[in-house]
Amino acid sequence: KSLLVSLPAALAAVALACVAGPAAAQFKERNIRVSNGVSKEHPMGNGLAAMGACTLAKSGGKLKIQPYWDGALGNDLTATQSVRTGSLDMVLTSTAPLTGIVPALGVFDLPFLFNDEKEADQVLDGKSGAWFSDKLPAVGVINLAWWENGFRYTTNSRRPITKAEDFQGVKMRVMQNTIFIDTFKELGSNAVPLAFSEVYSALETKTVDGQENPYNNIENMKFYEVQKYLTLTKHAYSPTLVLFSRKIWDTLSPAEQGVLKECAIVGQAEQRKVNREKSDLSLANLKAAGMQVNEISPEETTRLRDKLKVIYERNAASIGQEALDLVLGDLKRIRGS
Ligand code: TK8
Repeated sequence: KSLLVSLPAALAAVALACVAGPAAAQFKERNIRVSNGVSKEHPMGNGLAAMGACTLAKSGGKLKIQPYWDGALGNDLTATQSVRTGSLDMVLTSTAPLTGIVPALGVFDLPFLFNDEKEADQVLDGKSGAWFSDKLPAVGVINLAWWENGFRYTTNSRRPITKAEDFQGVKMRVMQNTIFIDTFKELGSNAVPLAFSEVYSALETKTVDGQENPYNNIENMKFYEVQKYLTLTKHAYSPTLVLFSRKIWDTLSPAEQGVLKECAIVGQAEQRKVNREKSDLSLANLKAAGMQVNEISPEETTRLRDKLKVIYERNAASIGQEALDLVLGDLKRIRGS
């Protein structure tokens, strides 16, 4: 009888010892290198600082986040390739340059998809966002969270853009993405795909006349030095993926994986908050830096939206019906329409 009583207790004690184990056994000294295309003053820096403080606190100081800036470790696409091979731990990248690897991500490049950040958060943090994240381990990356690049606005050095026709003949740098190329060609501009790190010099040498990005990026990259006109088109919303190398992920302990996931969400809250707070400040700074800023009238925005509806039809096949139905279905539900 006594043996019967003591056996389970003994097993429990052994099990507990295995699970609890000294914290050190669950965490190794690690320096997680993270590639960014923007510079450290960008709100991505706030997100990574919050994430890093969290990983240090939860790993007994062993799990460090080490950001690299200004595309030092490659642009969105090449840094993501390094992450896929396991030669780089992590990258913060827009979804757009990755549609050659995961075509379904192209849904986020459709013009005027989201109306505001609230819609974007509900879609990305809900089952749709999970559906996209679940597709990524198959291509060698783990998406730890959805952070925010943001709504995109148009700058150029030639003329104020006040209506669709004003895009005619303007050489516009776009991200390396077929849907952005299609969108700006449809508007009559000459769409030139370039990596983010090449944009400033392309604008400065007039290789291209214009580009489009969130205010934070326009300020962070000092595009205002080589762009006179800013038009508040708000024509697309870019999510940011927080991609971790699956090859490296698979070598981590469950505790390390858990802390990285938990702290990426801590970073998400901070990064989205600062990104949105700084967005209005960036617009004010762009005006103060001398950019000539103009709105697009609601009527003209409606004309733009109608003109660009064809982009949805023309790119449905490459995106895939399931991705389209998921996101558009979410938006219908959110809008109650
Ligand atoms: C930064 C890029 C940038 C994007 C672009 O790595 O390329 O214009 O908006 O934010 O992802």
